[in-house]
Amino acid sequence: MYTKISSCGTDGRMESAMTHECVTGRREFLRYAAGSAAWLAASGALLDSFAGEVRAASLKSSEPDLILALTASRSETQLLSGEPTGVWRFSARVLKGDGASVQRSPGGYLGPTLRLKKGQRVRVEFNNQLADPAIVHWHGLHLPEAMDGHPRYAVGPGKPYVYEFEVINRAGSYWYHPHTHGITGRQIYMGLAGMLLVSDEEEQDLRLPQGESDLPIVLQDRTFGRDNQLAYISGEGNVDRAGSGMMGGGGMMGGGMMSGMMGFLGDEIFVNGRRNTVFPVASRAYRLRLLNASNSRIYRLAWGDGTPLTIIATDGGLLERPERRAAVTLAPGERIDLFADFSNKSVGATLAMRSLAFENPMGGMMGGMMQQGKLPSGAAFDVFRIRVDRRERSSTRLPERLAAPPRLNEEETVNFGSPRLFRLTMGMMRWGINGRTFDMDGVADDEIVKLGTTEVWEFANDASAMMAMPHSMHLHGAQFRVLDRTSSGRQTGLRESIVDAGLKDTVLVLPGERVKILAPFSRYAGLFPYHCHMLEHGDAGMMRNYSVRA
Ligand SMILES: [Cu+2]
Repeated sequence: MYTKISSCGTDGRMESAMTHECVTGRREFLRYAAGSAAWLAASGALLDSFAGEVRAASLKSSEPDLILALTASRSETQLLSGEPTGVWRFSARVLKGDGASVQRSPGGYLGPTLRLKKGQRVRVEFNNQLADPAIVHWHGLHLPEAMDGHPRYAVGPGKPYVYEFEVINRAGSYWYHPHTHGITGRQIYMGLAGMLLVSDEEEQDLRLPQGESDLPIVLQDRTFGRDNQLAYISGEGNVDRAGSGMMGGGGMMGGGMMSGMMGFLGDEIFVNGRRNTVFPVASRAYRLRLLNASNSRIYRLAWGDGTPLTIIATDGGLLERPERRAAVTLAPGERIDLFADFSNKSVGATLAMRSLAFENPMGGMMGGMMQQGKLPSGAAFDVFRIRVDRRERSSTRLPERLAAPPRLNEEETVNFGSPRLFRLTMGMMRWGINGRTFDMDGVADDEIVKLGTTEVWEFANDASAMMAMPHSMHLHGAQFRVLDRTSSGRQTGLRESIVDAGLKDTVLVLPGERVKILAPFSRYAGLFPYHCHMLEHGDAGMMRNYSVRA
């Protein structure tokens, strides 16, 4: 699993259960540091992993405000009628601090929603009770490398990993999921995901809907095989129906191989880990926090009655002002918060959230293949329903001005005229970035950025007609702004619904598009992944490291 094992000491260093070889001194030190209340994040410690050093600027040794125990384990749950379904799921418990920090997700298979506060010092004692290695990534949070869930920190079955960090992000809808090398897609698919909501004072002052009227809504698609068991792309564990999502088990190549290359699409939609999800609501205003935690499916969301969507936040938190759109494209990994006012609806009224039809953005052979399966890419379907089941008087109003996201100015970039170019590539039937695939500890010369600078990056999806696919590009370690989106490709319906506003950590790049982002690399040096969040693409190699160096 680990690509580089070095410096095996004779001083009783721990052995990795996976490799039965010594782990590096660096990794061991980081684990030790993590477990010893060394406040790497709080103190602004600089982790320069490339040099194999840890420089802790000023370690603050104080107790965390919140201590959580988080476990990933195999479980069973009743998803369909008949046989229960084997799933892998997160469970969490508060060991110290606010008991409301962990909110169970009723029914389904998802992990609990974690509610954190900006400025909070958090310790998470992760315990891997799976049969595979695992590590948890806090998607969207800005953290030191050792706390971010890079795949090289994966721990074997039965092993712990202790995270300690300060929440420095703005209020927003983030999430957590495994980031294990090569098997992230399978681990998330089997149920390992949950939302992570951060609040702050700026948000509190707005008096947005809270408590029961603040709803996490996690969108996924799933396929079931024999005995109600989840089916993924190749046989292992509960996975028993190869390639069903894409090829119906037939076709010119093995279904598993095709799904692995194209991205897995499930036969039916699961919301918050449940099928045919209906949210009972009161006749008042709600905040709906939508997360696309699907492996590879893109949604084009719209209210079934044609009411425009009112968008109040994207990946990195609240927008300056609400935006109204007829439809919103949501790619894997992305989040969008909606303000939805049901106060003029009568008890008994229902409203569907739809995914509208879109022209498949892939042309040629690939486009044809994506049209297969029970719920092909671009099909129209209901995602979930709202049902008003009680009257409630409430005076919640949507402010016209929401928040002040940090300004990311073009003048502050170090390379405005010559963006750092990342071509999204396919070679030897493998996805890559600039023709390279993932290398666990490796970083190329053109993937090194300077700590404290802001750069323009350009993702170029200049795919040939045959291999044109959308990609959902995610950066660890930075919240960026989308500067520019140019297209030489076809208009697909998806493009018009893309919302690039606000701070982002994940951005959809359609075939034929070039997307420029402006990304600040602040606070933490270290090695961070950037990759496609269409999980089969990422697992197949469409992931690289970039190194932030002091
Ligand atoms: Cu991709």
